[in-house]
Amino acid sequence: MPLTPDEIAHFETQGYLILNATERGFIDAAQLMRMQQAAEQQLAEARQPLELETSTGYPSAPDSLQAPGGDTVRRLLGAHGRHRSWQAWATNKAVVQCLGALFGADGVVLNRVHHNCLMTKNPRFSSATGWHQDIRYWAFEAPELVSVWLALGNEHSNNGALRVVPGSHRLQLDAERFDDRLFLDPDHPQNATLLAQAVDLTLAAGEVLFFHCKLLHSAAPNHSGQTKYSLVYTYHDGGNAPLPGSRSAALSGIALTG
Ligand SMILES: O=C(O)CCC(=O)C(=O)O
Repeated sequence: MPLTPDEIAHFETQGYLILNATERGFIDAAQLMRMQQAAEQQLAEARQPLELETSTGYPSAPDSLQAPGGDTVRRLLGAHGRHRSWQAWATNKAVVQCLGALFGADGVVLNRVHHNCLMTKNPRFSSATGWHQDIRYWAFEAPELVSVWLALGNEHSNNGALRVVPGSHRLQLDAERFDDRLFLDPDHPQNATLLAQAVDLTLAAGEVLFFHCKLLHSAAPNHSGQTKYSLVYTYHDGGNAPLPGSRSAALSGIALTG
């Protein structure tokens, strides 16, 4: 069994699960180091496709390309095609087996449109990400996708790690509770009660967070002295197709076997 029944139950009830990829033998220390080195090198090269902090429009992002920090990278897109070590992680057999235990009755598919990125958070110029569900801009037959977030360095509340509302993936939240960019409206009276249940996630380098696409999450800017790097891929069941013509279907998925 790739996951214990308790781990599966944790994911089902809480909407997320944290495992240590090196301790579990998914990767060894040398593989983790290659991914970390690739992250530093790829960020220094800053090749397209990428997303800048300025283009997020998030609170505390630089306002324009000309502003101080205006060229700060937030996400290096197309991670699967960028480096051999990142591709090996995206298709890691043990990770695919874990995903197969969480869904995957019809096989596990890596979606190359969504996430498929290195998330970076710069210590001087970074923004706050409001409360949202990742499914907001994705279009699939069923809202059932899982993202796999690998911490390449330590992640904690001081460098902008994720906060989540456990169990929120199971809630039916009315559209009026969200703003027009589909961030949870912090001024809505019911949202304050919900957000009081939020927890800060702490990840050590090499820990991997599996989380459901409806799990509410947010993150603060990076207030530490070092860039934060996380490698993030999104997967779905082979029986859950992206809607034809949608952005989610823009690139073919990669079918993986467990
Ligand atoms: O690292 C962050 O600020 C959050 C990123 C995130 O939640 C997202 O890109 O969906």
